[in-house]
Amino acid sequence: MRSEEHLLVEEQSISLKDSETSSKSEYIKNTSEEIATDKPRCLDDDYEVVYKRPKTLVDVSMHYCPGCAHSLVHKLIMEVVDEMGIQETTVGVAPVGCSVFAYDYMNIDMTEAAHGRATAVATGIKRLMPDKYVFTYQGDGDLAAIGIAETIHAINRGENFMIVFMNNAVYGMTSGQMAPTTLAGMKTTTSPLGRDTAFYGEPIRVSELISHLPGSFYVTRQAVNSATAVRKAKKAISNAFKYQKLRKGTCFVEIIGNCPSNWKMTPIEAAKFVDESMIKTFPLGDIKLPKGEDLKLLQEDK
Ligand SMILES: Cc1ncc(C[n+]2csc(CCOP(=O)(O)OP(=O)(O)O)c2C)c(N)n1
Ligand code: SF4
Ligand SMILES: [Mg+2]
Repeated sequence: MRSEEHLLVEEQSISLKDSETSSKSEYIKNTSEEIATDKPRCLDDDYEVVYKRPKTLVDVSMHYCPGCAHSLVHKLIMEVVDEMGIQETTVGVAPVGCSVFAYDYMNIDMTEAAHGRATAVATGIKRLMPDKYVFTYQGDGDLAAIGIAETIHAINRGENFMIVFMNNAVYGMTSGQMAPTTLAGMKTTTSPLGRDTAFYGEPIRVSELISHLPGSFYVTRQAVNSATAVRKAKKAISNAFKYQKLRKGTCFVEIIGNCPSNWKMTPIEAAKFVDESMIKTFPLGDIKLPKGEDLKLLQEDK
């Protein structure tokens, strides 16, 4: 049912059409009658539903800033869980960081880990329940700073779970301090003159680093700053879930996450910043792909 506002718009637009319509009042009367009997167009059988909220994504307002990547990536993970029908068999591990309350939004079994320790917690879960789909969801401060040791050792052991690594180049939750992934020259609250690489070192490319570990099975870097990027990121998450069935090692999905608040940008500027700056240091694409014979096993398993 269209609202009164719509009627007002109709009313305004009719003044432009006076010459075509017999009388303004007659037009409004006819339009109102039509509206009164009309069912919403979206319920019309002729319309195909092309988008709806995944049922495993809890229907609440999220605490994230406008334009933040976390909410979008939560949705992508839940879409894959819905599509694969694995709500009952998926276990997630939430980090410390802006996404600390991820368990409030994903309607699956989830637990919280101490800062940086998500991969250690996930190791325990997956080893006790090898048939579950297990994943960690971690920021760059969590995974690449305080948790870098757990990350490298878990992947080196080839732990059979997915890591979703949200790289927004800062410690978002604690007001934007420099992270191991902060770009060269990038200003943060602890590098107000810009990251000086001679002093702080180069940003760590975690995906490239861990791709050299024999335990990593699938390593990819994606973004969510455009519709195309979002589709590719979802595909990567979907692949990583499916590859768990093969029990061949750790699947690592890095996602360049927009953090408009700490980048001091509007959401649109932040989306552009990903293309113009972030991906120069963190190029997008697959970094390590499973071998053909492994993928064949997956197809046979279907
Ligand atoms: C043991 C410990 N050290 C430090 C902190 C403070 N702290 C909370 S979140 C955070 C950084 C989070 O950054 P990141 O993982 O990149 O997540 P983001 O907020 O950017 O998504 C830090 C240092 C803490 N909570 N616990
Ligand atoms: S501070 Fe950044 S990472 Fe945290 S919720 Fe806001 S936009 Fe997202
Ligand atoms: Mg971060």
